[in-house]
This record gives sequence, C-alpha cells and structure tokens, in this order.
Amino acid sequence: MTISKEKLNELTVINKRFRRTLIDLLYKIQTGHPGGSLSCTEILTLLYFEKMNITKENLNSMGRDRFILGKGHAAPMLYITLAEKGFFPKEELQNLRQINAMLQGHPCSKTTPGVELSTGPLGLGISAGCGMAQGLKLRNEDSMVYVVMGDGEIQEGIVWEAAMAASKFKLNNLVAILDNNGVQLDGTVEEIMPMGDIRAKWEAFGWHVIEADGHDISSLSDAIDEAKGYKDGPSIINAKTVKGKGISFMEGKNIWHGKPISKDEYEAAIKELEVI
Ligand SMILES: Cc1ncc(C[n+]2csc(CCOP(=O)(O)OP(=O)(O)O)c2C)c(N)n1
Ligand SMILES: [Mg+2]
Repeated sequence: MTISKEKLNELTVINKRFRRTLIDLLYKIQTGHPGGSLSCTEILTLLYFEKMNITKENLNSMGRDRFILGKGHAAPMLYITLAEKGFFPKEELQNLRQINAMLQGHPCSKTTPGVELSTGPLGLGISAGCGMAQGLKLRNEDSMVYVVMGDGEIQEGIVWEAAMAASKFKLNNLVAILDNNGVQLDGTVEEIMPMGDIRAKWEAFGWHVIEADGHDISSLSDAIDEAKGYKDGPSIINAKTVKGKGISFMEGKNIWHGKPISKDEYEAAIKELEVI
C-alpha cells in the first residue's frame, strides 16, 4: 500500500529533526560517525515508525519484528530512533559514547533496550539475521527480520556465506537493506574494492533484488512492501544513498566517516538543516 501523505509529512519532519539532533550530539562529544548515520536516516525512521511491528510493549515478545544494524558505527542514528520510540529515556542520548554510559560507540544488546544484536564488526549482522529468520520460521512466527548493511560492509566474506545460506533455507522473512552510498571509511568503494554489478551478485546468490532511492520515503516504502510480499526467498533492497546526506560539505566525502565536527562546521551544518 502506498504510504499516506500524512505519514510522509510526519516522517519528513522526523528525519529533519533527527539530523539536527545527530549533529548536536556529535559536535558535543567530538567523536562518532556522522556520514554513515546520515545516509541511513530515512531507512531507520521508515522501518521504526511505519513498517515494523515493534513497540515498547512488545519488545520482549516472540512475535515482534527484528532490526539489526549491520553497519554498527551508525549507532547514533539508531539510538536517536530508539529513544524516540520510548525504549529508553531521551536524556541518555546526552551521555553518548561516555565511559560506562548506556549508549556506546557501537550498539550493545546487553545494555541498550531495543538493540537486537551487538554489532560493530562488519558482516556479522546478516549472519545473525539469517539465524534469527530461520529460528522464527521453525517456530512458525510470521515476524520479519530487517538487516541494514553498508556497501563497504558487503566486502566481508561472511556476508556471502550468509547470502548462500539465506537462499538455501528460503528465508522469505529476511530483508536486507543495502545502504549503497558508494563510500566506505577511507575512500570510495570503487577505489578500495569495487563491488561490480551488485544486482547480478545478489541474484546469483539467489536473492530477490529491489532497487530504491534510500532518501525517498515513498520509494523505500514501496521497496519494503515488495520485499515483504516476496515469498520465494530472501530479498535485498539496493538503496541508493548519499553518505553525509543533508549537509552539503559532508555529502559523498569519506573524511566524514568519523571526523569530529569543528565549531565553524557545526554552525554551517545547523544553518543548512534549518532551511531544508
Ligand atoms: C570486520 C571489520 N573490518 C573493519 C572495520 C572498520 N570499519 C568500520 S566502518 C568501515 C567502513 C564501512 O563502510 P560502509 O559499510 O560503506 O559504511 P557506511 O558508508 O554506510 O558508513 C570500516 C572499514 C569494522 N568495523 N569491522
Ligand atoms: Mg558506504
């Protein structure tokens, strides 16, 4: 079903607010990962505020949908989203990345309510996601498992082992979303390790591939609906995104993978976010 105009407007406002919160938090702590957080903002908010069956009330129930942030370094945007869902008090955000705080640099399922799996080492999200999806099937649950991966992340060999297993076991309750921003930590994907024809690779591994614009909520929404409706095996949404989306001087630049934000840069970023 096409996403409603009201929901679209609501999510647009949320995305703008979340980008502002992210910049405030990362400027304050002078560390963290702005680029990869800004490229998956729409993906996270659409999943949590529209598509997934997950709430404060069903957080521990078997029937909930599962979300895994494979690219764990984008934790700040996940935390902002989880706090908005009410999984923990928003005040916790102010302690981001502080020693002994709940919200560490990468998601920890032991300390943070709503974090389904601890991630950080790239590639393990999709593997664990396969296991979760298989487990849910064995229990006849109809919950979905969503895994967000980076385009640098899929260079990891473990991703392709998981890809093989997911199609062998026909995990049609598993949906991977590729945050395909063309950039990794220290360069473009093309420079570091070109991935070639992404669609052909995933199709060769038995996956249903859906193309989407990762910053266009309607496009993403249609893609998620198609993935949910596909019953012959796992689906992957190839979401075209921009690393650092929303802040012109960060867009498409690998230096913004994990650079502290200076005072001048902070002020420029805030100005841009005000006029969106
Ligand atoms: C196994 C592993 N190798 C290396 C790293 C260090 N690392 C963290 S993020 C990153 C780049 C990831 O790029 P991408 O997946 O494209 O993420 P995004 O562009 O969305 O930030 C690397 C190499 C890691 N976390 N895990
Ligand atoms: Mg990338």
